[in-house]
Amino acid sequence: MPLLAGKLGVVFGVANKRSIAWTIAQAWAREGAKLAFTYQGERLKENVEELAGTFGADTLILPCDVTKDREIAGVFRTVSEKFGKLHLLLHSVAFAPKDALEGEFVNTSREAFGMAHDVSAYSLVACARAAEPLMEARAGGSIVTMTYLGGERAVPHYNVMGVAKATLDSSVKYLAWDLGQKDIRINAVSAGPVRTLAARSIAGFPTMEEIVEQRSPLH
Ligand code: NAD
Ligand code: 0WE
Repeated sequence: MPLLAGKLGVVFGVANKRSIAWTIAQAWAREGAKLAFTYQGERLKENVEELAGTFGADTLILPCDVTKDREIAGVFRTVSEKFGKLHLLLHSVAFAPKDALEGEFVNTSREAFGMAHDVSAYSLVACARAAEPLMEARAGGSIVTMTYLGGERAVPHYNVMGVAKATLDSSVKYLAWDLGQKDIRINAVSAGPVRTLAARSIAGFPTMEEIVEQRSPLH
């Protein structure tokens, strides 16, 4: 029996085939889950349609810029209409303005600080709140987000994204306290460096990959 037979899920954060969200979605689908997908904007619509379409022409694919309350509400309204309930939510979304990941953290602007936290941390709270009524008591639910070591320790150049990940990590703990009584689990997975769209443009990324390959237990 596949692990997720009969489970219904929604996936935030697919941009292309290299996205961590896409790898996780494929694993969830392989285990029998039926998934809906969101995409950030028109620019990514075709990509996501092409990838998610491999799960069937009737796959639910919806626009969602997570900084827009109305778009988040729209996603969960449609998921409610089409699925009626929800068991799984993947939040694999982060953004900070590029210049904030290049210079010194001390120079982070108010705008960049706000943007990084809005997209990368608050959006989890907003999604969890919208998902909660669809995740039925006893049936239970599971919410997964993606974090990084840079939220716990100062990693060169990760800068304001590290501070946003610390906020995300803490939000997971407070959300777990609220949602636990409704049989909803929430966890953050801390990935090592993965060469995705969000990582490709980072200076020094190949060096980081090399070091992690040498030092991590599974190389
Ligand atoms: P990615 O670029 O494939 O995914 C990032 C996603 O965030 C994209 O799909 C993008 O559309 C989405 N996004 C950005 N702003 C958004 C907005 N306003 N509204 C909706 N969506 C928005 O890169 P990835 O590496 O797969 O990143 C996914 C998650 O994994 C992020 O939270 C990232 O911090 C985390 N992570 C990545 C690595 C790594 O090395 N790549 C390591 C640890 C954690
Ligand atoms: O969370 C991330 C990347 C997040 C990210 C990446 C970008 C690049 C393009 C957020 N916003 C943007 N904005 C852009 O304009 N990772 C964990 C991958 C990553 O990013 C780093 C890393 C690692 C690892 C940045 C500096 C140092 C290490």
